[in-house]
Amino acid sequence: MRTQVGIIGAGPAGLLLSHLLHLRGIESVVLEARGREQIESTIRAGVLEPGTVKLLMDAGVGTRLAAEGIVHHGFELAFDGKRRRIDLTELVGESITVYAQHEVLKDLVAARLAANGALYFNVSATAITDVDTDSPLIRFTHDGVEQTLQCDFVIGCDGSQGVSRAAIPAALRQDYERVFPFGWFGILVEAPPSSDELIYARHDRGFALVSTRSPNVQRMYFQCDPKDSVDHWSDDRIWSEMHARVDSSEGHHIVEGRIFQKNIVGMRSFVSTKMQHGRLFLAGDAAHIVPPTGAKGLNLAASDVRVLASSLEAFYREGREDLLERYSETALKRIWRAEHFSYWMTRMMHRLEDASAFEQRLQVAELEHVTTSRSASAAFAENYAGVVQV
Ligand code: RFL
Ligand code: PHB
Repeated sequence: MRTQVGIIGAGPAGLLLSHLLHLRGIESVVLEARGREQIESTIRAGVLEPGTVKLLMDAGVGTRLAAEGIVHHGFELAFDGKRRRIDLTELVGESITVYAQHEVLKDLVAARLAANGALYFNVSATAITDVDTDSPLIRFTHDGVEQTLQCDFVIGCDGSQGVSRAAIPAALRQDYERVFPFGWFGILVEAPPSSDELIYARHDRGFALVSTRSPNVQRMYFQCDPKDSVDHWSDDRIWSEMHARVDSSEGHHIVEGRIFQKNIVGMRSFVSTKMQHGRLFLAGDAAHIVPPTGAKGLNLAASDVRVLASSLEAFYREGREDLLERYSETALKRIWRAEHFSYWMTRMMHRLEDASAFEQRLQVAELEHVTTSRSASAAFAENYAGVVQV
């Protein structure tokens, strides 16, 4: 098999890249290890920046997003028994849209299949070779049979556990990492929304987040030990923890409902540079991870592939290689901005492992500052909406 661009992974990065290339007349093949049903039902991210929404709309895959996405003009911060609002529209003229990642994936899979795009599920890439030639190869297995895909370029969109990153020699790579000693316990709840907007809560007992999925389904998280098990958490125990962390002394209460899914995720910050070697390029979680606090992961995957799509277009249309050569440098500016923001917000909102009473008061002092100083609120809003200049 041969194609122009071989893409490993049908997450947001791989599917969106394949679609953007199709719109530019560039052929691609997407190889995905998991099945279509699994991809379309895995619960992950929920918040889309305005730039991601525009990219999806402009690419013609935003019809359901426009109809079903919930636009939020701000979000709330709960701390010290009170609630304070960051007004994104008033501060930076922007809004975010709550629309689940698996819904974005359903829209992209439908668009690729409608265009007869080559998208193969249950196919695992096992190795990438010849990346320093003009004709790199992806080796993969399908139904136990080993096959190869020959390409002009290989794009590794295979997430944090994929094979692509390792195809860049360790001697040419620099990895930066911070693993957090806490995780998020996530629940899906059948209930009406507790609030019109997301609530990020800082409490001495730990962080909590109230998000939404639809008028009848809510998504909530609370900080936990990443090695804990969901079996240790009865519904009653979960609700008493959520109330303790989120309810305010000003009379706000979260609304309980039937919990129909529970999961625990670890948290880390990670960046691998360079994000390219020869004819191999990495995009999305394959190259960088952020803790979910700033809601940046999916948005970074989208911004990486936007850069890659226009760089590949310049190559095929005009024979230009300069944009591809600068891909890593261009993408990393935005990535490091988001890494810093996610890390900063995580450290301000979570119960830190070694936090003394003094440091806990500093977190509250910082929250007071970012919710009262207009310039500090605007900087927060700019970063959260992803419209900060880099
Ligand atoms: P993905 O989504 O992990 O997709 C990679 C795909 O590659 C496949 N794969 C392979 N295929 C073929 N051969 C191989 N050898 C392969 N190895 C792997 C995998 O099966 C998979 O389908 O990476 P991508 O495309 O880079 O997208 C990244 C995002 O998924 C991720 O950053 C976000 O989900 C992060 N995230 C959030 N991001 C946001 O922007 N806003 C949010 O609100 C937000 N909330 C979250 C999140 C992530 C979370 N978790 C689970 C860590 C909330 C949570 C709880
Ligand atoms: C979500 O709705 O899943 C969500 C929202 C905001 C975040 C992380 C996750 O920061």
